[in-house]
Amino acid sequence: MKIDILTLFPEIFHTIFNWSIIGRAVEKKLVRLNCINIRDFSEDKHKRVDDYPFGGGPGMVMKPEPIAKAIESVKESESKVIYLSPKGKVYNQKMANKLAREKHLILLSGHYEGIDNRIVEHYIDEEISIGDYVLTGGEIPSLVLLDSIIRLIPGVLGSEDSFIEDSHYNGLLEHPQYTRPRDFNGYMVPSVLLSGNHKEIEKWRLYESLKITYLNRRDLLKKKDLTDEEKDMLKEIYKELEIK
Ligand code: 4HQ
Repeated sequence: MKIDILTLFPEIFHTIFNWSIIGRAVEKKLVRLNCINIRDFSEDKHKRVDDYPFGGGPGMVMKPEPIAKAIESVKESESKVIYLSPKGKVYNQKMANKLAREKHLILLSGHYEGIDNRIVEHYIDEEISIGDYVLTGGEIPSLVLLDSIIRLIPGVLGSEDSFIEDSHYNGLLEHPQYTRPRDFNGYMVPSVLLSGNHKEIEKWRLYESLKITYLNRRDLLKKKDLTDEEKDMLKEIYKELEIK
């Protein structure tokens, strides 16, 4: 997998490309990361990359020519070009899983009031938002995609199954985790986890997953096909929480 990031602020990315799990994935050649400075493609004598919006209004718009040239400088036949913007489809784990199978991603980080819409219409394959809030630029959204995709590449995470049990992998939020000490300032680790009874531990984990998903993300529960065991557990959870 290769990922190119097109941005006006390439400096931001260099530390992150060498950082922790991402850095190790690069060293192991599981992913190739590259940053392109859109300003390098400005043919303006002042290296301008933005201009006033046609029709008036506040702020500036990124000019189309430098972006088009930046895309063309890295685009290959199998590249997928993604523009990060609050107008895009809202990103989720399913989209991450799909993008992790691509050969080449080009992530375009915009600034100012956005980019000339002719780029969106003619150069972009997918417009993606990382959530319903407004940021100052598309750099952090690009990094959110990059991070969530790289960890899915086989060989990147230590044990192959460490993402299988993650929150969102099976449509439920993850059960709580505990480590030593058993007694932390009088707060105890749930005793079932110390019992050595693996069947009971699995049951407890599923119950806790269902409970936290019910409390924080009812939308996820509605989407999921529940097994009979899960439905029974949910009834217990309603009782525990005193909901009829
Ligand atoms: N921005 N998800 C405006 C975002 C954003 C988001 C990026 C701010 C693009 C022009 N991007 N620029 N939310 O708020 O992706």
